[in-house]
Amino acid sequence: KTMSTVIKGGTIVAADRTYEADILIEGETIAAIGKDLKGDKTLDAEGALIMPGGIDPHTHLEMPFMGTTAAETWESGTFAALSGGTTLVVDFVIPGPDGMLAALEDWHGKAKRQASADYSFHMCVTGWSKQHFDEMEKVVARGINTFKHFMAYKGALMVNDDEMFASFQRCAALGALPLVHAENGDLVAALQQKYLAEGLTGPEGHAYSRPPEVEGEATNRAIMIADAAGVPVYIVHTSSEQAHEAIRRARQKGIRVFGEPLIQHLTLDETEYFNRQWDHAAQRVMSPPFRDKSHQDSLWAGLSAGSLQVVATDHCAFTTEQKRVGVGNFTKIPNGTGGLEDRMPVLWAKGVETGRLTPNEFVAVTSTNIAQILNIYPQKGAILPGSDADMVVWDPKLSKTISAATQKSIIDYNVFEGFKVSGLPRYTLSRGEVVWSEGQNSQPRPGRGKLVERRPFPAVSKALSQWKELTAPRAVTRSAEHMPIGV
Ligand code: DUC
Ligand code: ZN
Ligand code: ZN
Ligand code: ZN
Repeated sequence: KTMSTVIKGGTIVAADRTYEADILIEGETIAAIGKDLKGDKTLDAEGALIMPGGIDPHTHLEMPFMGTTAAETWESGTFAALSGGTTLVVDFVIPGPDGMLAALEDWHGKAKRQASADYSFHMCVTGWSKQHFDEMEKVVARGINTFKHFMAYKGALMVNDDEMFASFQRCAALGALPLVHAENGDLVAALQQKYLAEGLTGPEGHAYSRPPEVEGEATNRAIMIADAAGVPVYIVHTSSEQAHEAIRRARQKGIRVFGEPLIQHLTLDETEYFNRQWDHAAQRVMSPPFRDKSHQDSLWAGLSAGSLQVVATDHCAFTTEQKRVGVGNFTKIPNGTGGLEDRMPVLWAKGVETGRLTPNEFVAVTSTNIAQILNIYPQKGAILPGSDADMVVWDPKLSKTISAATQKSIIDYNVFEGFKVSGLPRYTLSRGEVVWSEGQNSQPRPGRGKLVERRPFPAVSKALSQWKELTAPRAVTRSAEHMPIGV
């Protein structure tokens, strides 16, 4: 007989309702929800809220990027996630010269050995050829139903409009969802060169070279291209009113588009770059950059109004040492910040405790909505009989001050340093196992995490079920010497 556990005395907070009940877990899944349930073991949830485990759909653990590799490992990153209530991370696979499947094996190998939380993958499309076309189908067969496109990082990861349009049509034919990093890469490259030429070499140049217009234009373009391809689209790290406006407008017209603000953009602003120590500013260099307060208000409004659906982190964490490669040239500072363990506590403190979000909306934007968007609901993102027993027993009375000195992340700083949060996990459960327990601080077994496969949606069009060359040969060749940013 498998071990059973009852979570007793708590209030279940789901995206759609709040109610009091016990939860019976048998093995890895939820067996029953009701009154006076009995099991071999009991977990005390008195005074606590029980919510679906968080899903962070946007991480870059150990990602090779801009000449270095993100320092957060699968082991430290997934432990950090669990300690903050997140039980599933979805990480971006970037194909190298050997293509998508080889890269997927590489990512999967690292995750399999080290991850203590469950994980899943998005595949990046960084060019367009028959090989890309063919591999996409195999990637879908391996349980990946999302493909990410970079409109920025010119000369490196960036795809042009014709390539993106072809890939979007391929997604439509495969029942996959395209994701987009929406910044106009040509404008970013031009602005970077302009500011460097003017002698502006510090980290604030990063913010100046990626203004909100650059994001708004690309967001609108991505949405229109997706609409032309007849496929829904998901915009990652939506950081500005301009991008949010493009999403709102499209949704109002019935276009299926999703927007994902990051916890960093919701709570940190551009003053982090100005009149600061070089290290402080560089540690906060990520793309898109932090914005002014008016953009934050727009993102919060979008979450409560429903025009933005998901809060993620884009966790892509580099040490201060790694950031210093960009001393004297901001375009060389590796782009990325952390937030995996702080996303839920910071969103609770700055969102729920301020009255901007209800607890149910908190569950929707940290877990349930993205589970639906990724086609893994109700295995994940729900507290229902049959669902995986991924839950956080959330104690609104537990509090702490966020600090690099006490974090699980192995990075030497924390962009939320000094934030006071109340609302923290008393317990985190991953497939029925207590993997985090407040006060105990012990690390779950690396390698216990499992791959979550995601089935495709029904195809929305047959547009690109057969290979077709792009209409004209490429006008621009990508030569390494013109790369403003090297991968
Ligand atoms: N932005 C970052 O800051 N880091 C990783 C990739 C990205 O788009
Ligand atoms: Zn594998
Ligand atoms: Zn991005
Ligand atoms: Zn990212």
